[in-house]
Amino acid sequence: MIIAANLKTNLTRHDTASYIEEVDKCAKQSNQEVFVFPAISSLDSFSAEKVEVGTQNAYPTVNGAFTGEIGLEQLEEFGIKTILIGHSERRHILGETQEFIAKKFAYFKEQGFTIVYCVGEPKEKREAGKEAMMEYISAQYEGIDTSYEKLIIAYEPVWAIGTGLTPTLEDIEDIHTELKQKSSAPLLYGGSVKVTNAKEVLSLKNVDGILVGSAALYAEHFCTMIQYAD
Ligand code: G2H
Repeated sequence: MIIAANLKTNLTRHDTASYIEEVDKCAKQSNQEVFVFPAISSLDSFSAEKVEVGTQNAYPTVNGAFTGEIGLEQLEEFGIKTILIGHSERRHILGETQEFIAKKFAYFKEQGFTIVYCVGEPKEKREAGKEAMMEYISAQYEGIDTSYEKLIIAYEPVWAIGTGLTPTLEDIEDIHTELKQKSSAPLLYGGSVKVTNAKEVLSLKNVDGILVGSAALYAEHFCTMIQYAD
């Protein structure tokens, strides 16, 4: 299983270092692959042995005039080789288009990064029925090499992110089965996963792991979810 924490714009540099140290201790006692995506300003050369630290974002460039962004040069300084691409907050709040996301994907694939690629539908598409929903999600696969060997996909329904709402377990299983037909890459579920539902979600067919946001902010809680996967 793959158990990943997206810390978003949370935790200071100091707190992130303690967090990763603590998560590394429990990750070493588990058989799971564990990823942590800290805030960009908290990236560092962590001494974690088991936790793979990734970046929540980067611009597809080595360096250059891209105000507010970071590039390969900054990631290499900390040995970062994993990136989150296509997260709904970047699509919807930061306005990243599928074309730009595909460009970013191609660049970091070329650099040999492990890519956690996020897809998911907003509420109105879910309510419009399965066909409309699948059409929307399919468009998020455009320009993406779904056979890339270092690809991990995360299905995160937008309406479930940070809201406490989740699809039913049957719905998660159903959509994961559909998405597995598009790519055999490991497929994570994300969106309001917490200690109280992680075990059930992890037990579903075609769920290869979880991507957790707010409920992962306490290392102890995230460690419990890692243990559930064992
Ligand atoms: C979705 C998820 C983590 P949360 O963004 O990627 O966040 O668990 O807070 O819904």
